[in-house]
Amino acid sequence: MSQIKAPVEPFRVKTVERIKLTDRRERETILKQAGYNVFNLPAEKVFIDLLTDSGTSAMSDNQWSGLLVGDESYAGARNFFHLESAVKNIFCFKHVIPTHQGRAAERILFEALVKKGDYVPNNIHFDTTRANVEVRGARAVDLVIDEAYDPDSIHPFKGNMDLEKLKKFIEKKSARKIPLVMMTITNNSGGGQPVSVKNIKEVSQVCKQHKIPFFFDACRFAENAYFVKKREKGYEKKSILEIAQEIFSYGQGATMSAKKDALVNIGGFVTVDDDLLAEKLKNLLILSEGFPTYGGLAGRDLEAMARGLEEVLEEDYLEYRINQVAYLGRLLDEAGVPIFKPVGGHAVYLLADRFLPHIPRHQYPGWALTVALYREAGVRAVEIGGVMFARKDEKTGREIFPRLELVRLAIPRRVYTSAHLEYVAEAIIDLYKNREKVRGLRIVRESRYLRHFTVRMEEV
Ligand code: P71
Repeated sequence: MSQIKAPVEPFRVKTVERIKLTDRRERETILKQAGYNVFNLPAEKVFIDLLTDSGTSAMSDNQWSGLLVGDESYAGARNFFHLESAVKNIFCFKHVIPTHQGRAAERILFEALVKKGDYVPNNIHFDTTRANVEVRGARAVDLVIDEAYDPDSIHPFKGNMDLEKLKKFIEKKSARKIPLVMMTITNNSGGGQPVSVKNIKEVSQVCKQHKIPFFFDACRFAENAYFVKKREKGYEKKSILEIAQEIFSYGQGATMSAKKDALVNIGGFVTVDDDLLAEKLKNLLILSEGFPTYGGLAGRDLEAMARGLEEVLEEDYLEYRINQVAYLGRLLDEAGVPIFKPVGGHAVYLLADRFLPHIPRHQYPGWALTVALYREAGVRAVEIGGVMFARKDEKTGREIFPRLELVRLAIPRRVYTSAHLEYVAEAIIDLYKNREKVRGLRIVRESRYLRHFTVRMEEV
């Protein structure tokens, strides 16, 4: 269908998991039962699942074999020491504290550092990070560069923080009210866009001047480092490990959801330099997650994480990974399908308002596109738009919509082949040709918080 070349997978397949394409009539019934919400679909009824890249990776034979050498001792399991050295090798902070996933790392970090009335700047906070800041009575503030919100700007580092905005913000609120600055690499909520080392260094200098600790939300750090190697001057010849080490040398710690770039199905950690902070974090960890050498995980999970962190630094893997996502983006772009540019590290984002211009925002074009994509092709994507992020005007109850109306096609790591992605592209291109048939939706039932998970809809 296209002259564009697919990247060659640097692995071969040893175990397969069957997936099955249902017929359109069955999907129609399933959609009705699901209240036109793809979060309610049984996963076995999905053919290609692009809901998220989190916890959906395929582990390698090396990782699977690591499970068998899991040491299930309560304290001091050998796999903890392996994980500790794998994390220290990359992040170079003194303390490594495992958690069951990313948001648990965020919760203990913010519980230790953030209090009521504080502010936490970030390029763009991911939802769980924002929620864990705000539950402390503090404000999560997004200070990304303006280009981040322009789907047509091809800035190479659209995840960068705006230094002027940061300086002004610190001046206005005073450093005393800012217990830490965070940087999300890559910037998930802004389209999986990378941050340059230059920007990270400059942000760290501003933080240092004001004695504000600087932390990373590091779950896609290897993908970020690969973009740096390809796009930032002076990094062409550096290894991914060297680039990652330099990035983390500018901060005082990081939280990580290992469900992304550590290539595992569950896990996370927080890593910091400060002894006193580490002690606080460990005490908070013991309250709800577990003893500091396992943090709510089994010994075997720690081993899989350690091995995943070693594998993700391999450049042939990253080249394939980034190119696979770009490949899907190019197939769509060349067929004229409106997408967010440039393509990010872990996902392609469709511009739903341009895709379905006949559906007004209050009939949720992004959501309608996820419904249509499942109905026509058995593909599951996720809306990142009006249903997920609209705020209600307190007086009128009217919805205030976010700037972008997106549908994210997140690519699980090492799971789907290029043929799968070609199937997805073809389905979307077909849908685009018949876009006027797609109908908008109205909400039948919704909850007050995070309504996208449970909302029920009907077609108008
Ligand atoms: C993603 C997710 C997973 C997700 C989480 C909540 C709702 C829907 C989907 C998770 C992230 C992330 C960043 C930058 C922290 C977390 C939380 N992303 N930071 O994109 O992207 O990690 O899920 O392990 O708790 O689908 P956790």
